[in-house]
Amino acid sequence: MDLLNQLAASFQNAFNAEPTFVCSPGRVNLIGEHTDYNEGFVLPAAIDKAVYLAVGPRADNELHFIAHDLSKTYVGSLDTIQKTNTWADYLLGVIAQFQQANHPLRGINCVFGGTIPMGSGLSSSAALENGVGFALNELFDLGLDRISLLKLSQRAENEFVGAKVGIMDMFASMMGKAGHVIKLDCRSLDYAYAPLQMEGIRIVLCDSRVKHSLVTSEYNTRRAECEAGVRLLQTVYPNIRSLRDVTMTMLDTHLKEKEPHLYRRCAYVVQENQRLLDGVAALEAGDVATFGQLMYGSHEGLSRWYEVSCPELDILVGIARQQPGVLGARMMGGGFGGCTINLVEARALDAFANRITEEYKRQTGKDTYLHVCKIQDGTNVISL
Ligand code: GAF
Repeated sequence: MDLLNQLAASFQNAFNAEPTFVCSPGRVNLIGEHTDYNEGFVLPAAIDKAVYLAVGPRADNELHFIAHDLSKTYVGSLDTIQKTNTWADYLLGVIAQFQQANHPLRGINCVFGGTIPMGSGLSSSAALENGVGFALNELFDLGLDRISLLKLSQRAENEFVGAKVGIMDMFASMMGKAGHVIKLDCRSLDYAYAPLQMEGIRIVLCDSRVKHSLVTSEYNTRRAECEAGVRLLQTVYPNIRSLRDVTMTMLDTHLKEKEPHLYRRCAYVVQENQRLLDGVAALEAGDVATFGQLMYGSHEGLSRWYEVSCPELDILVGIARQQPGVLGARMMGGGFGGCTINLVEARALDAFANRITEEYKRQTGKDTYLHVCKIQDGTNVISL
């Protein structure tokens, strides 16, 4: 039985009713990492790995959740929502945000499961949060638009879960469009869809199988370091608001000598924003080779200057870099584990898969897991 049928059966069994289904995808990001919370640019897309939710409204205020993949349940009430430090927080956090915004709710039943490996840097948490918000909006006819929904997801993650993430993951999962990447300005939330014109090239994810945790990792520290850099620069340039407004000359003049540690963090972000702009221009010109080189530059910066990589991710990128038919590779997402993203010529795909599987095992003792991505639409109601 496929996953949707299993969720339907579990829902029917637990709640004796027919559910509504929501599909909420994970995301990739081609380039522009750790730029979103610095009001910079990102280039993500929704993918064919998703969280699926079977949901239904209740007549009372109770909340009944079943995490299918974990075989775990949660039962609570709308009237006493409290942090649990478990998976349930991703649902509870969103519900709490709807309450704070005074959107009228009743209880819900929800069975969910999915195909996004947890902790793989493909945004399973943002997908789940978006899925819950989308479901509440549908079930209680709240009339919220997608942007409002994804902002509620981000607030849930920031305030309830406690990870000070930017807007990229929620945006990509909610706003994704099949066959397109999203060029998103994280300051204004202006965005444009660009068709992914990479004839004969595949987007391949290689999972390091190192589990990351944004909350316990140094993600929040990196964010604080960027903000500290901005505060120092503001004493000289009162008009800057974020690293988006900062140039390398400003950093070289005012931070390099005085705060070498903060300098490296901030310089990475300033350079990554520029790499994204150069990358978008390269893609528009059909120059995937240049785009690939920018990806390697992004990885170097993330690994050496921003220090959010890990030995396994560096090994995956190192192997990819030496393999014929690979145009670019880099770690993706928050870091400290998860996946690399690779642009691989279709005709070189099998050789790449064999080589990286073997060599990664040899160097780390671990198995990698490869996924060739399709770019899909964002969060939506689906039928069985
Ligand atoms: C994680 C966060 F959730 C995003 O907001 C983003 O900062 C990303 O790390 C790094 O680019 O996925």
